[in-house]
Amino acid sequence: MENYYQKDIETASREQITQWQSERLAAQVKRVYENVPYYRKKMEELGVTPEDIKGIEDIGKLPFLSKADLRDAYPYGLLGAPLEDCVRIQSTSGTTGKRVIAFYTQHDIDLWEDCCARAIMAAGGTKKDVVQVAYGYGLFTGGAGLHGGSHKVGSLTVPMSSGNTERQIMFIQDLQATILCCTPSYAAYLGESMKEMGLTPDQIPLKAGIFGAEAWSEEMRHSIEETLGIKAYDIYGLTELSGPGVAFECSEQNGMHINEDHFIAEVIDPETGRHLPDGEYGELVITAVDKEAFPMIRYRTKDIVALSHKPCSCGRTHVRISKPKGRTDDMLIIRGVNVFPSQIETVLLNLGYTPNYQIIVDRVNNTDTFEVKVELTPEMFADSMGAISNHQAAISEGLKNMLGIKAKVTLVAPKSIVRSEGKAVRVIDRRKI
Ligand code: DLL
Repeated sequence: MENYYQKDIETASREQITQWQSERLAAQVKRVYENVPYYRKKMEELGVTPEDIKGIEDIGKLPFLSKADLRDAYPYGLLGAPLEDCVRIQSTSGTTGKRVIAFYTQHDIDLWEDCCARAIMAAGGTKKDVVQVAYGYGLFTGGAGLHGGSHKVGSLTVPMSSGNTERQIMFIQDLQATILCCTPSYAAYLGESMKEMGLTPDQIPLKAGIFGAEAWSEEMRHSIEETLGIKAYDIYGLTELSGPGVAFECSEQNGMHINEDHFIAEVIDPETGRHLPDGEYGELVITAVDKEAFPMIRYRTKDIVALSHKPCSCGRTHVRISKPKGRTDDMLIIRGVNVFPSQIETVLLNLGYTPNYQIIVDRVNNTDTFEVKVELTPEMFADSMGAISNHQAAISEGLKNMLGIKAKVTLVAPKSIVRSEGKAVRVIDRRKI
């Protein structure tokens, strides 16, 4: 039986959802116009006033917000509530440029935690579960979000934060943790470590994992599910829009439901800004309709997804996004060909490798070089030279078929690629330096 946190909302009719979104959008635009000079100026530049926005059908009239706006307005320029009403900040894990600082009122925290509670219950969580939160705590939203959601569900919350892998495993065993929340790359690392300790999936008490914060392939999902003996659920979100919980996966594990009572999702062609129909991949644009302190209207996420309004067997009616393929700014253009790291991951896992790889791109004599470093599994490492060179040829072939371009494949010893406790860094693009 499907498990819901707020069943009436999660299974509301399309008419009801549209009504909520329309009313909330109109009110939010009015509030932001009146309180946020930065956004009012953007609206004025397009000649739009709050009276023009009667419902979601008018959303296309509004200006987009981008990361560049957040930088311009840093830190207080987009504040939508008096600072004295704010109770928290969180910040992006971004490694480039200025970090984004997001502000929250108590109301914002409540809504955010509700979204995370929905995700935990969709993964089968109840008050009887032990939820180990191994996302980073601190400025990153992963720890705080899932922690708050777990409290709302009433589960026993284990606030581990990321890292200290031995201690993570000890707590999973000693407290019989049933739900693990962390990045998929850290889940893979935990799985690898438990396997090395001789633990088989049936000796691991976990039943589900809620993994997100980075792109991960279906093949990576299967590999984690197998090693840990769990069902692995995807969760999506970003700091600008509260954090994890903008969208989450249900038992169908086929796309993530956007929490549409709080967020309006659009998918656009990133070049023209035109709306794309269901099923077509484009940039996800999100409007938060009831966030107070850090209101985001038509925020361009740079994440590449497709929408689906098809009915879902779980009973939830909220629109789904596909697993993000990557980000417009993650997509590598190598010798003119678009390459997403997740495509490389798919090839490697299908051939039986671990998700430990690195992509190194450079430019020599005006030509792009493209190298994929792949870790051998311990079994393969013991193979003869001949067998190893066959492995190399098979990967080259697989990559060529998937991407249409040739890569130099370098096989490296097991454990030689650094493991990630948070978001994995898989691409080294030396062309930018
Ligand atoms: O990563 C929030 C989060 C925490 C989501 C825990 C899920 C779980 P940021 O650090 O601001 O926030 O990074 C946001 O991470 O724009 C995506 O590019 C990427 N991302 C987040 N979730 C997924 C996912 C958090 N499930 C950026 N699949 C987003 C693919 C994801 N990419």
